[in-house]
Amino acid sequence: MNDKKRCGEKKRKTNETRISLSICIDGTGRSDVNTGVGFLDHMIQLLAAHARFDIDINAEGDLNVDDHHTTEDVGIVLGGAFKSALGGKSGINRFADVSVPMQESLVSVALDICGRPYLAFEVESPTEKIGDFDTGLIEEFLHAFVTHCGITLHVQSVRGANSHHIAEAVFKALARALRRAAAIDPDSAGGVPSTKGTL
Ligand SMILES: [Mn+2]
Repeated sequence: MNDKKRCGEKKRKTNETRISLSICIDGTGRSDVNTGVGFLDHMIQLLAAHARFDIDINAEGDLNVDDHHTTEDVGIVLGGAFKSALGGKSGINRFADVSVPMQESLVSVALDICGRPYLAFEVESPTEKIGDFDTGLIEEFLHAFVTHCGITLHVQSVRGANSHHIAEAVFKALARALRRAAAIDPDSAGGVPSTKGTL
């Protein structure tokens, strides 16, 4: 198995946002995240740390409108950069499912790095806001991410009472599932884990 680090980078420039982002899958969990949306920074820092991905993001968005465009577009760019870092997906585990508790909250995530985007999101947030952050944007972010990296993702909250705890459990479970699914399967002979021969 070659030990070249799997990294990808993407830029996006529209009338609404300007984003540059890099990600290394075979990293240490280091991150430098500046999106202008505090809670989103916090979630992506958790994602990097628990996935052991190195992530650098600089984003400037039309926050005078609200956090929507910036949050969604960061999802788009992170998805695109992750897809390019995965490259041909040779020898990866492809599937993973993880449950993560965060005090009273429990969230389970199952995903397939299959090239087909799909999101099933069954997570109720008890409040509309976490600080200034609109909890409805978590689903928007994940939808943009899976659409641009081509993964099938199921997220389900089993229980939870605090919106901050639930959101942390979502991102930690996603991080650990991505880490496992993107990791190289020691038993694979380096081929693509699909009978189709491609993902
Ligand atoms: Mn927190």
